[in-house]
Amino acid sequence: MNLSPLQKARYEYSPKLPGMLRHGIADICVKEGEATQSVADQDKISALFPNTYGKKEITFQKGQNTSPEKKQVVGVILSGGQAPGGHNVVCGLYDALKATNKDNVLYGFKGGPSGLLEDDYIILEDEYIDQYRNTGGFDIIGSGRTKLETQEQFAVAAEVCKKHGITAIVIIGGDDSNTNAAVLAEYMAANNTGVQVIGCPKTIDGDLKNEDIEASFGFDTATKTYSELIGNIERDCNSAKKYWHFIKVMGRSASHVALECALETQPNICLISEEVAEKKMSLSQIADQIADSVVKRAEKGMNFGVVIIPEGVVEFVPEFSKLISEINELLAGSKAAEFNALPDWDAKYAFIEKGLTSESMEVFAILPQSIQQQLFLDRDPHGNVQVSLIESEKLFSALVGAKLAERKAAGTYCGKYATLHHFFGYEGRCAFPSNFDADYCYSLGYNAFMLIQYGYTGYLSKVSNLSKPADEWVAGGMPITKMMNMERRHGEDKPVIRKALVELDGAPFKYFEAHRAEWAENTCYTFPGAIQYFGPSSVCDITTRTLALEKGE
Ligand code: FBP
Repeated sequence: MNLSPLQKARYEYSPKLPGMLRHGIADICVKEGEATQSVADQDKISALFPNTYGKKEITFQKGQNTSPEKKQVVGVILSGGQAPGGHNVVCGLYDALKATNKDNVLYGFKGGPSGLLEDDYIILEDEYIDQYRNTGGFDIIGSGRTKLETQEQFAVAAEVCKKHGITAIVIIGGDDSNTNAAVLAEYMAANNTGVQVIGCPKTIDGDLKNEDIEASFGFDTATKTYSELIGNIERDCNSAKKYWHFIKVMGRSASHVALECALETQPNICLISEEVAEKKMSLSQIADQIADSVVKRAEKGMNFGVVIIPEGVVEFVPEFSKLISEINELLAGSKAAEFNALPDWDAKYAFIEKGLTSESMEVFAILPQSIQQQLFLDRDPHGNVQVSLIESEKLFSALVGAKLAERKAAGTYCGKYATLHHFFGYEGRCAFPSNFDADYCYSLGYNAFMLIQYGYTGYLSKVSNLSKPADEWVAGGMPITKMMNMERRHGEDKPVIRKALVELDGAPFKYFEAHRAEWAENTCYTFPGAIQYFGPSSVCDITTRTLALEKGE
């Protein structure tokens, strides 16, 4: 295999464990805390999880290991979108498993949860594992988006586990995958299969966090990667002084990624979807807000700037979601074929005009034609508009252009307005994990095995106190049911882990809010540069601004 120098160097990196896990397996004992309750809907959740509800929070500490001696055969699954550090979760799990008993076995189910259902696996061993230490990506076993959620699937999973003598499954995934891990744990317990299920919190989106889970892994590296790129663009923009850059960043519905990048780079504008929803902002109001910055900067001779746009923002604009649901309705059933048979865009436009309410038509009419057409082209298998595919960076730059044209016509000086567009998402999902993610992920995996060895099921591997140096991190586990509440999903009430959106009264947003007026008008860019893997800890081991602000630092 051809290796880059960094790859070789990263193989040698020893991830840092929390101090309490550094004593060696024989000296790790459990301290049980209080029994837990779900964050809401306790009666319903406890009724749905009779075998796994109400268990105690646990932490590990130094002391005689009292776990039963038992050969463990563990299966691991990577679920959903890639996030830097996934390989280290598998490596940490493997190392703890082998350090406990060299006869223990780790199965890696391939291609995500479907690997378990299809009994498609690889047995992980030293030589193979060593090629993936401290590297980005999920290619060690692959990932997938099959959901493990039906009783039939659980029965198949139980059969596969029985066939291989599997004693525990570790699911590395986001809020949905960990919700499903809790349901699977309950199924395995209710059916006396003897299979434990442990989850690990993954997602670059940063939306799997709560009072117990301080951060999902991958968020640190992905946001550092995007922030490096945004900082570079800011510097280019401040050098050439001729473009407004509109940059969309991944993150699904939540704006944690956009907000963290803004805190790292101090762009002129960053939209926050949760604020757009709270203030019920219209497209026009958002465009005006950006246009105000363009005009103010133009007055100072600065015809350039940077705007960060969270991936999900259009879904949060009330008039836009109304438009989307009307379009979905307009093309439901056989009407899609009727629409597609129309000869040209003019005929299609007339069809649309006839089918939409006047309010939605007003919104539709102000969209650039490319976006209008996109709304009718990119549809999911159910025929619905795929909101995440909408090029919102182009949408907002065009809407701002229209606003500036109006203002110019009314006599306002608007300077020059030339735009460029970017979308940063996949660039950050498989980066070499930062030291933080390498350490955090290895610890999550190592810790997951300790939970298995001590017989816990339905728990999320929990490592906390993350804004401090790794030796002060606290390792333990939290029953997943503690993080659950009932929500309406696809027309049914379901027990789910609550998705964390940006809190408008939280410290990260408050900091941004206090500074954004200055950033909008002046050039306050900061340049985070590339992730540093070697060098002083003050440069290499720092985590996100979001975490630091949340911790009051
Ligand atoms: P997860 O929620 O599975 O962690 O994935 C996150 C994410 O990267 C989102 O930010 C993005 O919207 C989505 O995955 C893209 O999905 P895909 O990889 O299927 O294109």
